[in-house]
Amino acid sequence: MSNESLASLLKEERRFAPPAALAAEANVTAEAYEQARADRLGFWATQARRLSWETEPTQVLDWSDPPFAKWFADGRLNVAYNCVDRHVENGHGDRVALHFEGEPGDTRSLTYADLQREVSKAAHALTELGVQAGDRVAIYLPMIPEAVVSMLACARIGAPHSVVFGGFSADALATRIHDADARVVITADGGYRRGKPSPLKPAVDEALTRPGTENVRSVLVVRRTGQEDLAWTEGRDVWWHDLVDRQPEQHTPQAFDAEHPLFILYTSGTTGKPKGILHTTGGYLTQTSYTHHAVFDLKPESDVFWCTADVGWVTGHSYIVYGPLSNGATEVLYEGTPDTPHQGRWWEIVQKYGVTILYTAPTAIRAAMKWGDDIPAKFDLSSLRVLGSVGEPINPEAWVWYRKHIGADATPVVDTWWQTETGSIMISPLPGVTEAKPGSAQVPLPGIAATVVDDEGNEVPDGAGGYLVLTEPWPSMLRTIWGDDQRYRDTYWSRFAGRYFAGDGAKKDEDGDIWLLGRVDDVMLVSGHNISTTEVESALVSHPKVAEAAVVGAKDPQTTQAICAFVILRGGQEQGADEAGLVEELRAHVAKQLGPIAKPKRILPVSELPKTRSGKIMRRLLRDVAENRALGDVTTLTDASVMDLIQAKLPAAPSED
Ligand code: 6R9
Repeated sequence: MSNESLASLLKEERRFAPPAALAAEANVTAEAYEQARADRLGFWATQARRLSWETEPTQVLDWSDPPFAKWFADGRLNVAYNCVDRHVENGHGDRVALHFEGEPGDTRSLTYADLQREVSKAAHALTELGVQAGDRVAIYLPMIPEAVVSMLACARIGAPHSVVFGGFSADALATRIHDADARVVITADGGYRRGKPSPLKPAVDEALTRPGTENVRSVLVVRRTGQEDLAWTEGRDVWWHDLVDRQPEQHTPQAFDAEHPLFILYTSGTTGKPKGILHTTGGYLTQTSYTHHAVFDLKPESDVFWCTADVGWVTGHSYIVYGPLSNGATEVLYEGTPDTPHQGRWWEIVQKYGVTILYTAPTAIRAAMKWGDDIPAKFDLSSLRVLGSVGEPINPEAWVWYRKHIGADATPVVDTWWQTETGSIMISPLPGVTEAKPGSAQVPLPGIAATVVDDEGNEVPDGAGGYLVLTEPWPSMLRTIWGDDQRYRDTYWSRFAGRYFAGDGAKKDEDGDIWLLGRVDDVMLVSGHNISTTEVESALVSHPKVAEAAVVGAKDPQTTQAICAFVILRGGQEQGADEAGLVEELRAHVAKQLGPIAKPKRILPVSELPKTRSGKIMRRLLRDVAENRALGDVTTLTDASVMDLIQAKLPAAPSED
C-alpha cells in the first residue's frame, strides 16, 4: 500500500441483535471480555483447563525470546486422548462423532467408541511402519473418515502430520513431502468428485520419483473407489485394510510436551515457495477448543455441527478435527461438491442429519445465491441455529442472503477472521453477545489483541483504514515456518516491530469494529487513492443481478491502476442479451454506492472465477488477464479450464468515461 491509508468507502447500516433465547443460554457471555481484559494470561490458563492434561501446566506464556512463543510449556498431554478417549471414559462412547456422507450417497457413522478403536489401530499401524514421535507423515486423502483417523493417529504417537489437499498435483505434493522430509504417505486409490472417481495414488507414485522424497519408506493406501490397474510398489505400498484392520483395538496414549509439534500445514501465499506453518500441541488445542465452544455456542449433547471445509485446509484441521472433537461434538463429514448430483445437496444433508451449526465459506454462499433462492427453499433447514463464514471477507449482501435463505431470517451469522498462521479464530462476533453487522468480523475474541495501524505503525482512529496487526501472542499461534526461522521473523514480525503483521488490509468503523478489506497485495491504487478490492466487490454484489464479483487493479497509463471487475450473474439473469447495458448499469451502481473514484473502468460478465480449493479468488491470475500477460502459476487452482473461459471473453472493448 502507498502512503495514504486505505480509504473506507462502504457504508453498512443494517444491525442484527442476538436471538434472546440463544443469548439466555449462550456458552459465553460479555463477561468473558471483562475477564480477559483484567487478566489475559489468567484467562488463557483457565481455558487450558478445558483439556485433560497428564501434567497440568504451571506456566502460561513464555515470550522471553520473541517472536518464538511457548505456551503452557511445562504441561504434558495427548491430543488424541483429548479428542477421543476421554469422551468414551466420560460415558459418551455411544455418541456419534462423525456422520460421513460420501458423494455417491454411501454413509457411515462413527461413534466416539468406534473412533477410539479406529485411531488406536491406525496408531499401531504407523508404529509398525516404523513411525516414531517426531517423524513427519504426509496425508493425501479425500474427505473420508480415514483422513480424520489418520490425523488423530499421528497426533496420538506424536508424529506431526502434513496434510496435502487431494486436489494438488504430484509436483505440489512432492515439494511438500520434501520440505517436511516425510517418512510415510497416507493416501487412497481415489475419491469421488463431481460424480466420478478421481484418482489420487498415481500422483503419489509420481511425486515419489522426484528428488528429495527418497526418505518415504511406506505408502499406506485406503481403498475408496476400488479402481483397477493401480500401480503398486512391493515393499513400499501397503493397503490400509491389510495393515490397520489386524491391529489391536487398544492403544495407550503417551503424553507429549505442550510444545511438541502437532502438524505442519503449507500455505502457498501469493508468490514463492510454500511456507510450512508449524503448530504445536497444548496452546493450539486450547484455543481451537475454546473458540469452537465460544463462537459456535456448541452444545455437544444436542448440536450437529457441520464445517464444509476440506481437511487439507486449516479450517478442516481446526474445525473438523481438533476443535469439535476436543469438545465431544457430533459432526457431519461430506466427501463431495455442493452441486453433485444436484444443487440442493448441502441443504438435503442439513435436513437429513438435522444440522444445527453450519460453517462454510463466502464462495459457497455466493454460489448458492447464483443458483437461486428456490433451491434451499425446498428443504427443511429449521434445525439450523448458528451460521458461520470463513476464508474471505463476506460481502454484506451475501451475509444477509445467508441469514435470510439458510437461517430463516433468524439465526446469527458469525463472520470469523483467522489464518493458517493463527491456528484458530481470532476476530468474530459471539452469537449470544454481539449485535451483528453484515460484512464485518467486528471484534477480537476474548483474550485476543488486534488493531489496525497506518504505514508508520500508529494505531488508526475509529473510522480509518490501514493494516491489521495482532498485538499480543496467542495460544494457537504458529511457532515458526518449518526449517526457516528467519523467514518466520521476516514475513510476520518485521513490518511492525513487536507486532504480528497479518498481510490483510482492514478498517475500524465509528464503533471501533473491524472490517477486513482483503490482502494488502490486492489493494488498488487509482489516481492517488487506495481502494480495496473487497469494497468494490461488495458494492457489485449488492446489485440484485450480481451473485459474485472479483475486482483487480490493472496497469493504466492515466490513473496508475484502473479498476477491472469480473462478475457472475445471479440465477435467472440473461447473459449476453444486453451486456453493454448491464455493464453500464453496474458501473453506475458502484459509483452511486462508493463514489465516482471507485467506478470500474471495465466490467466483464463471466461464468466462473479462478479459485483455490479453499474458495479464495485468485486475483493474481485475473490481473494477468486484465493486463494481457501470460498466466502465472496455476497449480493451486481448483479448475484450470476456468481461465480459458475468462480469456476467451477478451479482448472486450474497454468502456471509456
Ligand atoms: C482460515 C483461513 C487466511 C486469509 C486471511 C484473510 C482471509 C479469512 C476471513 C478473511 C476476511 C474473514 N480471510 N477469513 N478475510 N474475513 N472472515 O482462511 O486461513 O487459508 O490461511 O487464509 O484469508 O485474507 O489473511 P488461510
